[in-house]
Amino acid sequence: MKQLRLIGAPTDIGAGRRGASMGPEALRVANLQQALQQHGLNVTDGGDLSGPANPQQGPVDGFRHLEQVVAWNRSVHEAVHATLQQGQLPVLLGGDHALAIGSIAAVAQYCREQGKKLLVLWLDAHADANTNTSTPTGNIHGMPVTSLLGIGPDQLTSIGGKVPALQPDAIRQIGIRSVDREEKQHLHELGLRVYDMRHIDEHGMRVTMEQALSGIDADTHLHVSFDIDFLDPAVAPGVGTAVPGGPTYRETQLCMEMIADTGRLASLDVMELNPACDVRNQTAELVVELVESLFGKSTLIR
Ligand code: 4U7
Ligand code: MN
Ligand code: MN
Ligand code: MN
Repeated sequence: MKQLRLIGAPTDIGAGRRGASMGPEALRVANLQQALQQHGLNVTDGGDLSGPANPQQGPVDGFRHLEQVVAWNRSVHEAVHATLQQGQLPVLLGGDHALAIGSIAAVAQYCREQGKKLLVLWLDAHADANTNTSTPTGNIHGMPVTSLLGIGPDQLTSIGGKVPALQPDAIRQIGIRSVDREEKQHLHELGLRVYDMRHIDEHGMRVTMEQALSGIDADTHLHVSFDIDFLDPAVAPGVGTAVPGGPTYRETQLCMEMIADTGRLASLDVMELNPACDVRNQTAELVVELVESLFGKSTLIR
């Protein structure tokens, strides 16, 4: 079995609300490492990365904290790439979702080096496909998908070397229910595969996941970028940008179990957990359970 490496990225530099910087510690308090080890996984905690503090400034040219977001992403990129090169499976503990730029750029670079196919599953209430002109907020955690697809300033798009890091057909979005007006146009122009909540309502999580996971083979590196606000806020209040109407506890368990069943999960981001919004760390505890399922814990009698 693969060795997992936890990489903490304690920052909220790309978010509008502060607090995601406490995410890695909340997951440790909820015993993430121990829970995974109980299933026989080999898990190292690599500790926290460091980077610039949050200056809490307003947007400049449509970006808040661009320079600091770039610095954090460089550090995430380096840590994730080194982890993959050492044959370990990186689990990035966010931190806000802007850090998926560095994480996925590193995974894409590694896949090019290894001649592997990459498939990214983007579990999120939001499409995260804004640019500095379409964003209503300037918050870069709403822009990682566009950045990875090569749209945006060089400092963000070229972190993994090649621009774009990803082709649109390498990413499938699930759980989406909040998209800004101009952002929607980007999704159509880019031809992104979006399994939004309407799709999950109509077809159910099982069929949705069968579709989202189709085409995976022995050569596929599967990356999951899990924004905790994917979940319905009734069960997961500990996020900064909650949107009602998300997948339930059971639907999310099924989603995780079906990903585990592919046997191809090779890197993971756990992003946007905000302990300042949580109730007695319940969201962190729920996330630990879901990550256990992602790595193959089954509660079924079979
Ligand atoms: B997250 C938003 F306007 N679209 O761009 C924006 F609604 O990483 C939210 O998915 C982005 O949590 C949410 O600021 C980013 C907003
Ligand atoms: Mn997100
Ligand atoms: Mn989100
Ligand atoms: Mn968020």
